[in-house]
Amino acid sequence: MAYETIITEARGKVGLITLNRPQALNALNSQILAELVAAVNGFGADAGIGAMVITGSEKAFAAGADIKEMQAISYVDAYLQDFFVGWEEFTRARKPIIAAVAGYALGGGCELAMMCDFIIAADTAKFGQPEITLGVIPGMGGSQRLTRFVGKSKAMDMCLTGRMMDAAEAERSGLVSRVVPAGDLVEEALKAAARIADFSLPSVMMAKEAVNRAFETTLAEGLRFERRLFHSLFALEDQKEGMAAFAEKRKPNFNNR
Ligand code: CO8
Repeated sequence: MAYETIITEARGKVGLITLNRPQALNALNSQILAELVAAVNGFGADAGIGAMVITGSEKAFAAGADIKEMQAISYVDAYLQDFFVGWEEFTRARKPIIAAVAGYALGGGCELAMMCDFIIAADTAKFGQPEITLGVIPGMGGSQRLTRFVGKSKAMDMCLTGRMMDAAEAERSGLVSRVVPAGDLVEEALKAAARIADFSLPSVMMAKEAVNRAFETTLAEGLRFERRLFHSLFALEDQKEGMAAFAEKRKPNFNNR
């Protein structure tokens, strides 16, 4: 499929998706949403791909949902179309997705980064939920996911004042997993994704499922879920291979079975 607002490429076992609407600082409109979902589904269905990286430009990961597209929308149209419900499909991706964020990740941009499995930030990254300055509130999960990442006090601060958080504060608060120099961002994210893609895909996918379950259930249910998944992994050839390789002091050769 030919895309107009994103660039996709396979780098070994990693699917790299670059948001590419530079004239609008990668603002997220309906087209970029449709293309991003198609690309993620495409890499999801590609047996040669084990993980994905989503990145933007040096200046902006994404400066939010496209304000100019949203500006004139009426309540009834937003409701009838279930405006932006497509992002739910994005979050159903089963392979890991790393957000590699440089520059602005604002509003929907911050929310997209949080929909990924973890965020690696350049030292230039700036995160924010400035919707309040536009007379609205976050609408792609910001009030819920940001609160789970950074806690109530900081999430309230961000959503009520609309201020931005720099990369150091984002790392300190648990929003991002690591901060790297801007020039190394994409390579570092690709390296992390390649490491993941070299592991056994079923165990990687189950690890993702297990961690995500922590956001949706009680500790007791989550622990039961984890144990069931853990038990099931003993049905894999890759479990036998991984543990044999450890005992034989060699590198494992996983075949995703
Ligand atoms: N939407 C549309 N266009 C944008 C956006 C955006 N979010 N952000 C930037 N642009 C455009 C600008 O309009 C400008 O275009 P033009 O050259 O045609 O005027 C171009 O990108 C460059 O932007 P600036 O000239 O403003 O660049 P600066 O370097 O001066 O400023 C900023 C950069 C600070 C990032 C500034 O562009 C800005 O404040 N952008 C808006 C940030 C914002 O408010 N984001 C939140 C949007 S609302 C949202 O995300 C809600 C999500 C939930 C939707 C859920 C629906 C169910």
